[in-house]
Amino acid sequence: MKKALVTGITGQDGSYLAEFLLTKGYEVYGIIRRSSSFNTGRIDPIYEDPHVPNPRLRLIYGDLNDASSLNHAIRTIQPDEIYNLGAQSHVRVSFDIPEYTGDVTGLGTIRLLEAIREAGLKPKFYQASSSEMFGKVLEVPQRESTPFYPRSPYGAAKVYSYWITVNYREAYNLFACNGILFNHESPRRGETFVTRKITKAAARIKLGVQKDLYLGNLDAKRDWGFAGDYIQAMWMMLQADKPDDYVIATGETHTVREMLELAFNRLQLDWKKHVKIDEKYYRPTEVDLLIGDASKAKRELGWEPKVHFEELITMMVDADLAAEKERLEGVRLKR
Ligand code: NAP
Ligand code: G4F
Repeated sequence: MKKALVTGITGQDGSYLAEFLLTKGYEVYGIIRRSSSFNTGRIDPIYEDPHVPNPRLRLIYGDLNDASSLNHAIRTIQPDEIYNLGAQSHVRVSFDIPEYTGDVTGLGTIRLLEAIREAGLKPKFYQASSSEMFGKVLEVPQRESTPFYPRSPYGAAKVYSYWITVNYREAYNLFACNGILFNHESPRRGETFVTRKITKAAARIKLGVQKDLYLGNLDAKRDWGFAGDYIQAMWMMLQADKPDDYVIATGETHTVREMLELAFNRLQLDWKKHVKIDEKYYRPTEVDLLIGDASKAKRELGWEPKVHFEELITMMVDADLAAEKERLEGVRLKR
């Protein structure tokens, strides 16, 4: 049975990837952080079924800023594949905690790569690289050969991780790949990223428990896809004949305003009556336009996105409406 080690397993992508790898017959090991409140909500449904721990999913404590925990995990598990999805992944927050972001999102990758090298192992390695590396874009659409121009501490940390992954591939003949993923969303998206912030607010406004929604730049354009499609590309990269770097995107771009309109329209709401602009959500430097060209992934891996933008936003609004109704019902029953 193949063994996969996933950092960031409690996040959006980690939870979809863990589910996917389990269906492929893998034994999945996930690194989780000690937290004062539960942080395993996204993977609870696959961890215990119900009250019987899944024997093929094991969680171990560790941290990307703690090399000894990574060394220990790699030496004891001896994984066949490693997916490095762990990161301080919020771009706006990276301006507030730039050093921490560099430590986890940048140096965390070299800690993992060094742990592999020192253990004398040759697992396949996936690095969660990002379209944020293109930043102030030098080409439209962005492809694998487009030069990087990061616009945030997060983007700069991801550029470091990208190049150190390429370096370990070339220096130590490691099967290491960068997936340069454009924005991807789902009902499991963190609630402070713009899509989920909007779909959750729309649901709450519809149900009368929220009145206004405060946002920043509505003109930014993003290439938004579905996380469930994108995690499959990660796996496909590690099954290819040779290691390489791939852009994963839909090839379509939309403004935040378009996304907002679609989400509110789904619930017959007029967003203009509820949305207010708050300067605090603006970034010191913005990424104005992202649109990716994933033709290399299509040609070489056979990967294509399946869920279209409108379908994605509908899925997220409907999931948030159902969750909010359930929450309100729980509150009513408790009274
Ligand atoms: P996410 O939901 O924010 O998940 C981040 C994961 O990293 C969580 O499991 C988090 O653990 C973990 N983490 C944070 N700090 C850590 C640390 N110090 N040590 C170990 N783990 C740590 O992110 P995502 O959307 O799933 O994205 C997955 C990866 O892809 C990230 O590296 C992100 O930067 C990258 N990426 C994402 C997108 C996108 O659009 N989603 C696009 C391109 C690249 P807790 O649950 O304990 O916080
Ligand atoms: O949803 P966002 O925070 O995502 P962003 O900055 O594009 O980063 C995400 O995608 C990257 C891939 O390109 C990942 F690497 C990264 O880890 C993360 O998953 O913001 C999207 C856009 C930005 O232009 C932002 O300025 O929405 C704009 N925006 C407007 N109002 C807002 C808000 N973003 C957030 N988070 N909150 C707002 O109120």
